[in-house]
Amino acid sequence: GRKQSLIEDARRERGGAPAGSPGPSRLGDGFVFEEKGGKVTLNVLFALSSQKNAGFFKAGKILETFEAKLLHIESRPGKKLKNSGPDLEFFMRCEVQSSDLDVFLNALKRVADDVRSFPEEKVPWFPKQIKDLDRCNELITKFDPDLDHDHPGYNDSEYRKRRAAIVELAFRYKHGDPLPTVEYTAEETSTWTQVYQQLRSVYPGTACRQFLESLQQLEKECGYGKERIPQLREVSAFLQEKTGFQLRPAAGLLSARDFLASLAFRVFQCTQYIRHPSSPMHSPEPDCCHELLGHIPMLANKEFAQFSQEIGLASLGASDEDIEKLSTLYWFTVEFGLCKQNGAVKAYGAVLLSSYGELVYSLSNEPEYKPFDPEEAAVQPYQDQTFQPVYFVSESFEDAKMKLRRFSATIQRPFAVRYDPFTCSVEVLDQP
Ligand code: HBI
Ligand code: FE
Repeated sequence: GRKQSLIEDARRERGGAPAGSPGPSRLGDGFVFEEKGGKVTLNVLFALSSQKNAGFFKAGKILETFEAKLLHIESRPGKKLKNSGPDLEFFMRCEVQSSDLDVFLNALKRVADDVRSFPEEKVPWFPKQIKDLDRCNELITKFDPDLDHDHPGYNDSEYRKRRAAIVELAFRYKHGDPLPTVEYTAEETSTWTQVYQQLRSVYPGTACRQFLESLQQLEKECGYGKERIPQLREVSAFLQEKTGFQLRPAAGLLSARDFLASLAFRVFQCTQYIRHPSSPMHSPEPDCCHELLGHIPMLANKEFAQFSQEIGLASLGASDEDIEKLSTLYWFTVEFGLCKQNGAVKAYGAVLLSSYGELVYSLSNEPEYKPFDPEEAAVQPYQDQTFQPVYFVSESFEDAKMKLRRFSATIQRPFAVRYDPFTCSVEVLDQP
């Protein structure tokens, strides 16, 4: 009776998912527990207001309802709560049915404050379902024109206002919404035209074959050309047909953790504003030229899409140090990578393919070239203010892909993840 009604409540909160279903995907939800023979043993910390003693009895009632075995409990004075004086903090070790764990914790959360695992979960939160990407939008503002004095739009309040209006669309976006359309101004379109024309003319001699193939398809099937800036909606539909990748609007440069996590779901976070007209050949932050010209053609390639997702999956719940390595590796490949094709060196990195100056420079023999080795690239210091002093050249596109894969697989975590394309969610599996 009572347990059933708690289960019903939990089901409603979880939006229809069967409550209490034992699943492997609880790890990231923040609790450390030991599972054995259909039972879990866990350590819980929770706080109760000492003014209202009823809380303690309500918590006890929950233990009774779930027939939990209490293995240990102790209390200590907690912090002062607003308006209600000090509280009591409880440390409890108990055993419940595995299938009851979620509902049990939810019930406890209703009567107690601050219900936490002890020791605290070491695995950082990460998205489990595609709609969780609504929480993956942490911005890095160092290259944003409101703060970066070197941004070409820093002293142009009109430009900043316009950028802010476009960024607002990304802030408001939720998974499942139609992708927002931007009516670009004549000035914005003219910036695009200059970027497109200049880059397009050098692509045949500088871009890798996979990029050129996709770009031709985009020109034929998706309205790419110098006349207008393609809309995210049409580009996303095109990509979904080619590789299953889809776009979502991003408000600017995102943290590596959030940006990489979206790749695990074959989602690419895309800025929609365009660079300042005074500097069409370069932008300190990602803009739609960078995304649409640099990234999209590569994401329309099956193999590239596959290993982008693999980097994303490797990043889920990874330690800060591993995220740093993966993002540095991403930087020297996906953003700045070069590869050999038919004896010539070609670009496949998105920054190069969206910046005329750096594209030409990267192939000029002026910078230093190193053969691509993920171990080395993952710790190579990099330059985010000016051209790179070092580029990594892989023997072939396939070689880069294989080495990246092998490296991603070495990222150690106490669990494994598996992507389920039918539900667009990741399953978290305890490592045997
Ligand atoms: N954010 N919007 C956006 N676009 C990118 O291309 C991008 C990002 N954040 C991080 C990032 N790229 C990478 O260079 C790595 O740090 C993962
Ligand atoms: Fe990028």
